[in-house]
Amino acid sequence: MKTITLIGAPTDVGASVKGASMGPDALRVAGLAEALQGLNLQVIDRGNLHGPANPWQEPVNGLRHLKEAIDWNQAVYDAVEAAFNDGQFPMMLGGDHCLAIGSISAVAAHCRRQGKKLRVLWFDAHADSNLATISPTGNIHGMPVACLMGHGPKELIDYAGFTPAIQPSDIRQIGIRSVDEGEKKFIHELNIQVYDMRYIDEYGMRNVMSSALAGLDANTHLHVSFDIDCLDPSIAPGVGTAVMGGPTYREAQLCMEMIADTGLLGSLDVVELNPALDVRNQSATLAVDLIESLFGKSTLVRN
Ligand code: 6HN
Ligand code: MN
Ligand code: MN
Ligand code: MN
Repeated sequence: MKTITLIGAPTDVGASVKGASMGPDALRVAGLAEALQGLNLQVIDRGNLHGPANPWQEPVNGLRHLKEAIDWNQAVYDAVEAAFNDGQFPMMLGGDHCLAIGSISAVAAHCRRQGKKLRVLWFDAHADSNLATISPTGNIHGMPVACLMGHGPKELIDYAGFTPAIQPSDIRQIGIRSVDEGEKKFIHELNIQVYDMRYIDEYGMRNVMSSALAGLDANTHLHVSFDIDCLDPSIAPGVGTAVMGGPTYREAQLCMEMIADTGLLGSLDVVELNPALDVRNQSATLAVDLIESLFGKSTLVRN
């Protein structure tokens, strides 16, 4: 197994409330590195990246903190790319979800260099497919999917040197239950595959994950972008934009276990953890528990 590089990106410039900047350290306190080492994985913690402070300003032309978001994503892009160049597995610890722009742009560039197919699994309560023109808030953590598909300010969409960084057919969204009016149209027009909560209720998580993982082969790089607010807030209260009615603990475990079974996971974002809103670090502890499953921890020896 590869060495896992932990890349802390302590910022909340893209979020609607402050506090996600403390996410990386909360995951460390919850024992992330030790948990991975317990699975016989090598871990290098590169510490936290540096970037601009959160100026806490109003949106300008529909975008809040654009300059700061550009700088943070450049730092993330460079760090994720460096990890790939060293042959390591990058695990980006957010930070708010705007950071997935830099992270997944670097993943897309890596796939292009390696001639690999890309599949992104986007676990989230939200669609994160807003544009400056349709966003009700201007918060850039609500826009990374659109940016990755080439819809956004030039400097936020072109880290990899090609746009769009990914195609709509590369991504599967899971757990979605809060979609803004403009986003509905965008998702429909781009034909993005969304397994919303109603779909999960009707078909069950096993079928959802089988479908989301369909078509992978040995030449596929699997990236998971894990927004902690995907989980039901009763088990993960430490998030800035909680929406009731998310996956249960068991459903989340099954997702992680089915991904682990593919053996194709190549990179991971863990984002939107907000320790200021958490209860005794329980959401961070839960995240670490789920990440263990994602890296193959299972109750019994299977297959
Ligand atoms: N997240 N759709 C809302 C907005 O402001 O655009 C919420 C976005 C939340 C983003 O949780 O990563
Ligand atoms: Mn998100
Ligand atoms: Mn979200
Ligand atoms: Mn790879």
